[in-house]
Amino acid sequence: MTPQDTAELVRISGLADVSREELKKWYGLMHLSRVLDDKAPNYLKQGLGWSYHAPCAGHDAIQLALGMSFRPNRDYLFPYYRDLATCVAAGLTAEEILLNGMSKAADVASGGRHMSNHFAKPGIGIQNVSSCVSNHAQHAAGLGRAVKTYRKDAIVFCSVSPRRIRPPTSTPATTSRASRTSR
Ligand SMILES: Cc1ncc(C[n+]2csc(CCOP(=O)(O)OP(=O)(O)O)c2C)c(N)n1
Repeated sequence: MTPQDTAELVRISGLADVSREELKKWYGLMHLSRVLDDKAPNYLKQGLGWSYHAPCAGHDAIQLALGMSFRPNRDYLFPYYRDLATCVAAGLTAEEILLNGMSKAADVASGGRHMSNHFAKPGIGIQNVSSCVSNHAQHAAGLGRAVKTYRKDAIVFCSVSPRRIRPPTSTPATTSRASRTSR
């Protein structure tokens, strides 16, 4: 990539309008998240923590954007187990991530009782979710509806694997028996 290409990329992305301090902050958050993500398997191999580890590597930039959009004590965030960088950007400290990974009593997510990589900080609005994949989408949708009904200034974020989001389909193979008979 030539310097001209880089300049063009910066222009298109709008990053030229972002201050140097802000960029450094974003980079720092992504770097911190990646360092924690890389360290986690070492704790696991040594039997010190992380009953299991699902990396966030590769999701860094999108997770940063999600976490930075979250307004602590106002919005609600329902992360999933790969959302380490999201949660670091949203307000979890490195120490809190480690306490969660090592199931310590001081863990803000669950006092060390939930599985590792279940990031939460209910005190600022990062919800503690179930281990059943995508189950929290229902809770988030319900809360989103309540926010709308009561006209609150809050955003409900819900993060699930992209593979869980499938377009609706109406092919015969997936049409339910009930809808077939009602036609
Ligand atoms: C209801 C339920 N079934 C099975 C599991 C075991 N399980 C944990 S992670 C996972 C894979 C989830 O894949 P995906 O949602 O695509 O997320 P990815 O890890 O690929 O980001 C499964 C099957 C579970 N947690 N909950």
